[in-house]
Formats: sequence, structure tokens, C-alpha cells
Amino acid sequence: MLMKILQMESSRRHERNPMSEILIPAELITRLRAARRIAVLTGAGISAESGVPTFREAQTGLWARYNPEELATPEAFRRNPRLVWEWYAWRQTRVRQAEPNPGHLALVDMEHRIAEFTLITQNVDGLHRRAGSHQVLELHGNLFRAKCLDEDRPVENWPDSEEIPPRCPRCGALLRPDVVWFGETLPASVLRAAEQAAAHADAFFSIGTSALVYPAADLPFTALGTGATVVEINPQPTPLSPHVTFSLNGPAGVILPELVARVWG
Ligand code: BJW
Repeated sequence: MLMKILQMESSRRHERNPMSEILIPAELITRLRAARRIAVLTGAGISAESGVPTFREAQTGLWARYNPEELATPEAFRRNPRLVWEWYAWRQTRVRQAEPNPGHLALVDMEHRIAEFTLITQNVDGLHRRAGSHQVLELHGNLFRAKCLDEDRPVENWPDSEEIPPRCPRCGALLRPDVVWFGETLPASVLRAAEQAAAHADAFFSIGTSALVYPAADLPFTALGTGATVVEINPQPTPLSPHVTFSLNGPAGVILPELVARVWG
């Protein structure tokens, strides 16, 4: 009898699509339908289903013996610029071979349906823009851009040479990937825009991120502090999980399309 009541309670609280096993709480659907401002923070997990390895997962082939946290630092670049440049070149190749997945595409759809929508990403792979998202704030830069190590300015073209990394055509300093490494500050205007979007959101999503790296990891807490509904989508629990309003446990490429269809379809 108790089992029966629990089942009834569960089906009352969750709208179930007969074709799908994904449970999306009815209360979440109601809140998202009412939301006018939505901010989304994504991490490497959203690109996992495109075949791009997450930042902290084991690397493959030649790179398997390196710890990514030890390559993504200014000290690593100073110690061995060639190694770090080649690691980014390898990642560029992997990303070029990848395509946006249904999770990226569902966020494009969400942007079309929400008056004020901001997509904040920690990813440097550019897959959100390739999918068709417009309002994208790249907190940690972009793998496909380079900048001058000394002058800190973007460099788009440089003469062909044997040298790795290549050199800045203006001042001759080394070029480096235009990404944000540990211990470096995030681009101030991008971070400010992300903080504002989080502070003004009715609903905030944290998708495919381990929620370990600051200041990005503070954004869901900013949203919680101003009363937003905070939703986490991740197959694994994170330090953020105990604090969110709703946890949807599973791959973003499965959950997001279902969520968007159920809320706005
Ligand atoms: C799926 C899935 C599927 C799998 N679907 N999900 C406060 C406290 C403590 C330390 C600090 C602090 N404030 C600042 C710091 C220092 C530091 C920091 O945060 N350290 C922590 C590690 C403790 N932060 C910084 O240094 C930042 N700078 C800064 O704050 O400047 C001022 C300052 C400096 C020093 C001291 C104090 C202040 C800069 C951070 C830059 C991060 N850069 C990187 C590299 C970018 C370039 C590159 O990619 O090479 O950004 S590090 C790396 O982590 C990368 C990522 O964007 C970022 C986040 O990783 P992400 O995306 O969460 O990936 P993963 O792999 O960790 O997780 C994947 C998740 O997906 C998992 O949860 C899976 O379960 C899930 N998943 N499949 C959905 N299908």
C-alpha cells in the first residue's frame, strides 16, 4: 500500500513522457515556463557527447601521461612553451573533428524562446557558437585564438616558420593560446557580464561542470542568492549539488532536448 502511494506521489510530482524514462519535475516545468531571464553556465561535460574529452578526464595517446591541470598554467608555458603549444594544437585537431551535439542544439533552441538569455561557458572549444548560439560569454577564452605573450594582444596571423610556438609578428615575443590559465584573471568585461546575468536570472542552469574552478563556480551561488531557481545537469554529483533547487542526473545531450521539448515544445 505504502509503495502504491509513493508511486502515485511520484507520478503526480513528475511529468513523465510515455516515450522517455527521463523524469522532469512538474514544478521545474512550471517555473521554467514562467521564467523571463535565464542564464546557463556550461563546462566540459556538455561537449563530452561530441567526443571532446572533459578537462579532468584521462588524456589519450601521447598526452596520457600529462595532467591537464599541470599544462594549463603560465608556469608550464614558461617551462616548456613547445609542449604546451603542441597540447593545444592537438586539442584543436580533436575539436575540429567534433560536431555540436543535441545538448548544444537544445541551448540554441532555449535562446530562441527566452527574452533574456545568456550562455556562459567555461569551454574553449567554440562548439556553442558552431551550434548557433549567439549570446555566448567565453569565460576562459578560446582554443582557436592566439595572443602575444608580452603584449597580451590577440594575434590573428603570423608568418609560417619552423618555430613552435610561433612568434608575434609585431614584437617577436612568443605567441600563446588565448585561454585563461590557473592563476590568471578572467577577461573583466566578460566576467562582469556573467555575474550580472547570474544575479538577474529567474532560472540558472549549471551543466556539465565539476563546479570546482573559481570564479565560475561562484556564479550559481550568485543566482541562488538573488532567488533564482538553480538547476544542475550532470551524471555525477558535484560540490554544487547539495545547494541546487533541482538536480537532473544524466548526460546533457539526453536531458536538455527532453527538457526544452517538455517546457517550450
Ligand atoms: C557531463 C557529461 C555529460 C561528463 N553531460 N555532464 C577560490 C577558492 C580556491 C581557489 C581559487 C578561488 N578563486 C580562484 C582560485 C584559483 C583557481 C581555482 O579555481 N582553483 C581551483 C581548482 C581550486 N582559479 C583561477 O586561477 C582563475 N583565476 C582567478 O581566479 O584569478 C584571480 C585569482 C588568481 C589566483 C588566486 C586567487 C584569485 C582562473 C581559472 C582558469 C581555469 N582555466 C581552465 C583552463 C582553460 C584552458 C584550457 O581548457 O586548457 O579552464 S582549467 C579547466 O577547468 C578549464 C575548464 O574550463 C575549467 C572547468 O572545468 P569543467 O568544465 O568543470 O570540466 P571538468 O572536466 O572538471 O568537469 C566535467 C564535468 O562534466 C564533470 O562534472 C562530469 O561529471 C560532467 N560530465 N559527461 C553532462 N555527458
